[in-house]
Amino acid sequence: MSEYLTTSQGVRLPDTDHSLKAGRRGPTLMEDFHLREKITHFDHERIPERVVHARGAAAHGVFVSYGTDLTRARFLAEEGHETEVFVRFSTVLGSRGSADTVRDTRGFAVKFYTDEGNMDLVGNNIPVFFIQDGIKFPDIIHAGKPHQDREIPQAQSAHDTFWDFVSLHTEATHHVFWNMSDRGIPRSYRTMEGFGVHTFRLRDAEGNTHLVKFHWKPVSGVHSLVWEEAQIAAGVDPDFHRRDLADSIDAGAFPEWELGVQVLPDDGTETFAGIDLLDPTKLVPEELAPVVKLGRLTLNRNPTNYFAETEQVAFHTGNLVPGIEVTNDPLMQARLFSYLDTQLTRLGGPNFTQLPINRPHCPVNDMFREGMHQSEIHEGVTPYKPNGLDDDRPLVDEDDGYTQTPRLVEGEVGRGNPVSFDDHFTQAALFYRSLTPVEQAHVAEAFTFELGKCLEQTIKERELAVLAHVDPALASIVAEGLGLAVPGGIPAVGDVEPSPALSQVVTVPGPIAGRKIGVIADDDSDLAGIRTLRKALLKQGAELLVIGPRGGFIGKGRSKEMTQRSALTARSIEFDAVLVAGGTGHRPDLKTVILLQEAYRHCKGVGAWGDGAEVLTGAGIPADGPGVLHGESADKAFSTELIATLGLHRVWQRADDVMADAV
Ligand code: HDD
Repeated sequence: MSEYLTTSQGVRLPDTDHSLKAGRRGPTLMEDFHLREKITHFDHERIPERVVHARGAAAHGVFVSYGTDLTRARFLAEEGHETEVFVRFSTVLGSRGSADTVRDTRGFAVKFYTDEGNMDLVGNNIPVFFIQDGIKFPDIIHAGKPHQDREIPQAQSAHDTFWDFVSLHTEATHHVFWNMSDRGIPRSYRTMEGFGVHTFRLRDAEGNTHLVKFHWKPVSGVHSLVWEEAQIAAGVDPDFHRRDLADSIDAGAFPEWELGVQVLPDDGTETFAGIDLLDPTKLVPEELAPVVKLGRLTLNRNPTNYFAETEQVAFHTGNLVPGIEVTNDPLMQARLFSYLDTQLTRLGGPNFTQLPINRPHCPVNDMFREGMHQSEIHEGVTPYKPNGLDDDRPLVDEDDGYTQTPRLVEGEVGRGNPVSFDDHFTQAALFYRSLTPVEQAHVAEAFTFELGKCLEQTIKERELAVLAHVDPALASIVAEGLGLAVPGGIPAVGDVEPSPALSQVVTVPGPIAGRKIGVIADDDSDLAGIRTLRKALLKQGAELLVIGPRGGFIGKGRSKEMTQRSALTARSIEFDAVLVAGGTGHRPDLKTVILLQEAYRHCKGVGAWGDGAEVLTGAGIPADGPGVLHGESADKAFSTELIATLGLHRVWQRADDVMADAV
C-alpha cells in the first residue's frame, strides 16, 4: 500500500480536490484522467444486495471442537481442533439499509475454514421454515417483501400480502408462530439460538451414519426485546444489533455459542417419534432427543472492511466437508441450487471463491480457469484430466475425498409431498403451548398487531381460522383485539406434550456479559459509588454508562466522571437496566421521566441508591414495584441484586401491569 495517494495505476497525485479546468472558472477538461477514473469507480461501487438477508452484520472467530465419534469431519472429530470461522447474522425481508430490530427471522450463517475445505452451516434463529419445498421460496419472499406498487412497508410482515399468503399456505403456520413470539425480536445476535433447520447426515470413519439436527446455544442465554422497545429502536438506533455485536467484541465480551446436535437413528425410516425428518416445518423436541454438544464458537474479531468481508462473503449450503451430508429434504435440495446461482449475479461471475473472505484456508486446486474477475495466474498447460503432460496431476483422493453415503433412490417421477407433510398445525400448537403465559401474551399481541395492520377483512378472518386450528383460546384473544368473531366449526389440535425447552424465560440468573447499565447522574451525584458499581459490573463483563445532564464531565472539585450519554442522546432501549445514583437532583426532567418509565414498562431492572430513590418516585416508578432496586449505597449487596436481576433478563412479574401499554 503506497504512503502516497495514487491513481489505480500507481501514479502519485498532487491534488484530489479540484478537477482540471481551462482557467479557474471552467470548463472541465476531458483530459483529466484522475477525475474520470475517480468518478467511474465511484459510479460502480454498489453491487446488487442479497435478494433475501440483505441486512446483516458479521464477525470473525474460532471454533474449538470437543471431539466426537459421530463424524469423520476433522474439525468436529478431533478434540481441541481449532478452526477459523466467519459468521454473518441477518434479517430476511429488509433491504441493506433497513433497521435491525424489526420482527423477522434472523439468519445465522457460519463459514468454517476447515483444513479439509470450507464448510458452511447456513441456518436461522428459528428451527423450522415457512415452506416444505424450495419451489415455494419465491412465493413466500414475494409475499413478505414490500408491495410491488409502492415498495412499502419495508422490512416487516405486518401487511396484507404476507398474511394473505401464509393464511392460504398453512404449512407456514409453525414458522409464523415463532416469528410472532419473542424469537422474532432478539435482544441481540449474542442472545439468539441458531438452527441448521434441515436434517443432516453425519458419517464416521467406518461408514456408520446418524441423522442430526444442528443447534447453536448462546452462552449468554436466549433473550429478546419487547415489542415497543423493538419499534423504538428501529428509529432511534436502526443499527442496534450491528452495534451491539461490534461493541461487545471491541469490549472483549466475546459472543459465544456451543454447537450441538440432536442425534437420530439413520434407520431408513427418516422419521423419529412419529416426526418426519425430511419435513423442515417440524422440529424434534429436545426432551425426546437432547442436544449433544460438539464444540464452542467464539467471535473475537470485527471485520476490518464491511464491503470486503460482510458484503462479499458468499455462503452455500453445498459447501460441505467429508463426514457431513445433506438429506432428501426438498427444501434443502432446492437450496443446493440457489446459493451458487445467486452469487453469480451478486458477485459478478464465477470467481468469487477467490475473494479473500471466501477463499478456503487450505490448499485449492480446482482446475477452473478464466472467467470474469480472475485473479489467479495459473501455471502450466494441463487444466484437464486425464493428462499425460503433468503425470495426470492434480491427483484424486479416493480414500479421503468427499463421497456421499450410498443410498437407494427409487420412486415414480411426479410432484407432491409425502402424506406426513400434511399436518400443519400440531407443532404450532406444541410451540405455543410450551411457552410461559407472558410469552403467550406476547404472541397474542403480535398476531393482533400484525393482522391489525392488514386492510383486507377476508385475510384477517382467514388467519383467525388458522389460529382456531392451532389454539381456540388464542384465536379468541386475537379476534377480540381485531373486533372480529372467530370462525366456527374448526377442528383444533388436541392435547400435545409440551416441550419446556422451547420457552426462553429463565428462572435461574444467567451470565450478563455484554449488558449495558445506564446510571443517571449529575454534578452532585455519588461518583465514588458509580466507580464501585462499574468495577463490580466489569468483573461480569457488563458495561456501566453514565447518563449526565450534558456531555463532558460531571462532578465537583477534583472528583470528576466522564459522561457517556447525555439527556439528549440517551434512550432507554440501549440499556438493560437504568439506575439513579445517590445524590442526583430531586426533580427529574421530562427526558429522565421517559427514560425511567420506558425501562420500567419494558420490564427492565430499574433502581437507585441513597436519595436517588426520590428521582424514581418523581418519575412515577412505584418504590415497591417488582424489580425496583433500592440500596443505601452502591455497595456489594446492591450490585449483587442488580447482577441477579440482569441475569434473569426481564422482571416479568411486572408484565401484567404494563403489558397493555407495551402493545
Ligand atoms: Fe436462504 C441467503 C438461511 C431457505 C435461497 N439464506 C440466506 C442467508 C441465510 C439463509 C442465513 C444469508 C446468508 C448470508 O449471510 O450471506 N435460507 C436459510 C434457511 C433456509 C433458507 C435457514 C431454510 C431452512 N434460501 C432458502 C431457500 C432458498 C434460499 C428455500 C431458495 C430456493 N438464501 C437463498 C439465496 C440467498 C439466501 C437466494 C440470498 C443471498 C445468498 O443466498 O447468498 O440463495
